[in-house]
Amino acid sequence: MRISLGQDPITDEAGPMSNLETQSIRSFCRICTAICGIVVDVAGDEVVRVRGDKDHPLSKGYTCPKGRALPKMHHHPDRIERPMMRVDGRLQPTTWEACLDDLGGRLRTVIDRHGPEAIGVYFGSGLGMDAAGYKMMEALYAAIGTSAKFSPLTIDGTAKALVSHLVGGFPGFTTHIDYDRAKFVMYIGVNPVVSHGHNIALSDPVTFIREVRTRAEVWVLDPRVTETARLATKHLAPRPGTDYAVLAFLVRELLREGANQEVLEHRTVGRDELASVVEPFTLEHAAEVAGLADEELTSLLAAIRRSGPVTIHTGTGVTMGAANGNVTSWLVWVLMIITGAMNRPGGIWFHPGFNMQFDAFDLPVLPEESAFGPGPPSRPELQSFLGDWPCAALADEIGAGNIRAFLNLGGSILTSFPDVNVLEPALRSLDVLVTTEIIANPTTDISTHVLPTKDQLERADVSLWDFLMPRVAIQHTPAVVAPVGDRRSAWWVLAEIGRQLGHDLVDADATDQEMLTKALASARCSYDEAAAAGYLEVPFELPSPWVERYLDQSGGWRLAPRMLVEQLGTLEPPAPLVMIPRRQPRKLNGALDFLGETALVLLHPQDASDAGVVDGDPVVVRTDRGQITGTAKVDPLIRRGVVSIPHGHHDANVNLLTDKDVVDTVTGMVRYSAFPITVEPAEASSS
Ligand SMILES: Nc1nc2c(c(=O)[nH]1)N[C@H]1C(S)=C(S)[C@@H](COP(=O)(O)OP(=O)(O)OC[C@H]3O[C@@H](n4cnc5c(=O)[nH]c(N)nc54)[C@H](O)[C@@H]3O)O[C@H]1N2
Ligand SMILES: Nc1nc2c(c(=O)[nH]1)N[C@H]1C(S)=C(S)[C@@H](COP(=O)(O)OP(=O)(O)OC[C@H]3O[C@@H](n4cnc5c(=O)[nH]c(N)nc54)[C@H](O)[C@@H]3O)O[C@H]1N2
Ligand code: SF4
Ligand SMILES: [Mo]
Repeated sequence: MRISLGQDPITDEAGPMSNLETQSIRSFCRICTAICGIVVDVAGDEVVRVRGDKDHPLSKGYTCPKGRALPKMHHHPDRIERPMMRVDGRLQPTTWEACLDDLGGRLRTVIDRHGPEAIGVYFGSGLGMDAAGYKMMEALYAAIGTSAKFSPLTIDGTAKALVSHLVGGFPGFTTHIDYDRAKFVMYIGVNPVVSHGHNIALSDPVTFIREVRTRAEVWVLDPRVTETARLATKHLAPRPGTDYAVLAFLVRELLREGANQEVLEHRTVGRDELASVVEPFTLEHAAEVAGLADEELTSLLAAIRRSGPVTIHTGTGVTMGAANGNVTSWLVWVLMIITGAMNRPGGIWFHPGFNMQFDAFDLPVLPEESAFGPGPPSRPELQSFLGDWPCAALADEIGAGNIRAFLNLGGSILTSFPDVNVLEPALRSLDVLVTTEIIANPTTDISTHVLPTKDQLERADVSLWDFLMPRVAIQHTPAVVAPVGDRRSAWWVLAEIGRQLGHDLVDADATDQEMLTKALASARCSYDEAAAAGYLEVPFELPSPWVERYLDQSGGWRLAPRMLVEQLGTLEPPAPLVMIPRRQPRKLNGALDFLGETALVLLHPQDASDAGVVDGDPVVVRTDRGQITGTAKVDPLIRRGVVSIPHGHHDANVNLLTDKDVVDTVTGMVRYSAFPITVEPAEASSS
């Protein structure tokens, strides 16, 4: 069975904007991974309006303020329309030919003098949703032959892939909740009402969670009473970075009573070791570590014992906790495994992929060490994880003279990478800093070459991150408007860089459609089928035979991986006052800063009064690394000792507070959550 949504012309009313010249084109939003179906009203070159596509099977007409801001993004006054290069210290518009020739010459010089290893590449989020661009980025990186690859993996969350690898034997398992049948759902360190989920994307989260609540208990663990927590059955506010203690307590008690014995015996290894590792996490100990009341933990345990399989979705509140995040993510899997949730109705399903088909072959069971390799030479304590070098190492690699040219392909790296105090001067010292972008920002300002690529409304596209979709499906969109100025397809730009370096990555006369056809070479449908359908879905079964086949081969889930057991022994309690991250509804990481979100620093009334901070006043937040000034919002809904600050603001950049040296040495993930800070009123710090 296939469900599809044709891309016929749309005949419904375009609303008040409608006039004879307005065309309505069905597309999908690629601002975030929820990829909602949208209808874009276009009048000539003008993008008039974006609204939800009511016929879309997943998003059913829903859009958020970010998606509806696509016209503003497209018409932004600072949009980049021409290639630019630095001449006499100033960025100046130029032609593609001159820009690529100059860039090619400089990159060849770097390679001739220092070898291909002197080129670093960042696989930025801005090209992550450009399917053909992303594929060409992979091809260019491989052709250059450098090991210096960076991606959002090590600034977003390595914990999920690590645990999939160590517990599952393969890093690519993506867990999804069987929401239609689940009876117990837990959100830990994730705020889907604002973020639409971490990795896994939910459209229309408020309606969705309300519906789930009619069938299931929904528990939220978050130091703040979040927008999601307000919809939950129950909310617990552990101290940041201590979720592992709550989970270890639950595992300890369920192993005594309530675990699924059938699964434990036939589908797991390491039961005894797990039991001994969680043994210290008695009610008293766990409550003390997490700073929760005994009754909160016992009522959670009782609710789980009533419900059976536990399904859990975690987010950056967990994964940004470095080693704590690894241990928490491990125990999350363990809890789901021992309650019999894995690959069972009402539990967790594993995405088989649409573009890559995990069910079509036998997945390899990988040895632990296969995920790791040599890391950046300037940071001997770090290794590579799944082929990535830690973003935290970039400044040192540049400082050591190892990286001399950096290809920033779709990143707002001055807001997303840690420790901008040292990163910015390092980036400025590079021979070459290339950025592909659509709107000027501080990162483009310091680049030597700025390459404008088509924005999402200007390109045909397919959904590439199929594993993150709540269905086994694909989406397609045609281009909605013609590219402005000299903007070119990202794949073309990257192929031209390759050509400058002597690599023939694509035919000279290739088209966007041909590139997308190639991108779907091993997918469940052809590009033409995807284009004709717009949205195309295939059913999946629970239990999925391919997962059971895999478990037969692997011997079962590994409940107590050595690396994680070791890390559990190293965890320390959080400092008295720590900072945690938070996403904002009208912003996406470093982008969409023109929608008016400001860096509101949320802090508990008691912490505010201890520090002499007043609601609405400027507040200085400080760490050993640096300081920022935001606006205080005194908020009783946040736990005492915790300060929530959003990232991605150029004027109050939390990455002036983060530390390139505070890194999980197993995966290279930098600590972005639960690190110590101080706060004080701005006038106190200036006097
Ligand atoms: N301290 C701290 N740091 C963080 C985080 C945090 O919570 N705290 N969050 C982290 C997370 S989860 C992530 S994923 C990373 C993300 O970090 P990055 O990968 O740097 O992503 P963004 O900040 O989203 O920047 C994407 C850029 O791409 C541009 N762009 C948008 N569309 C297009 C397009 O079609 N083509 C091109 N060429 N460019 C486009 C945008 O204008 C924007 O400047 O940041 C991380 N950094
Ligand atoms: N509107 C919007 N949507 C986005 C983004 C955006 O910038 N804006 N970014 C996108 C990206 S790149 C990503 S990765 C996802 C991230 O999506 P999420 O992971 O949902 O990110 P947040 O909304 O910041 O939610 C993290 C939550 O973790 C909590 N938290 C912090 N520390 C801890 C802890 O130690 N324990 C527990 N239990 N909770 C903790 C915080 O209070 C916060 O509520 O969002 C995506 N969607
Ligand atoms: S949730 Fe918002 S930003 Fe994300 S895809 Fe949907 S409309 Fe776009
Ligand atoms: Mo992210």
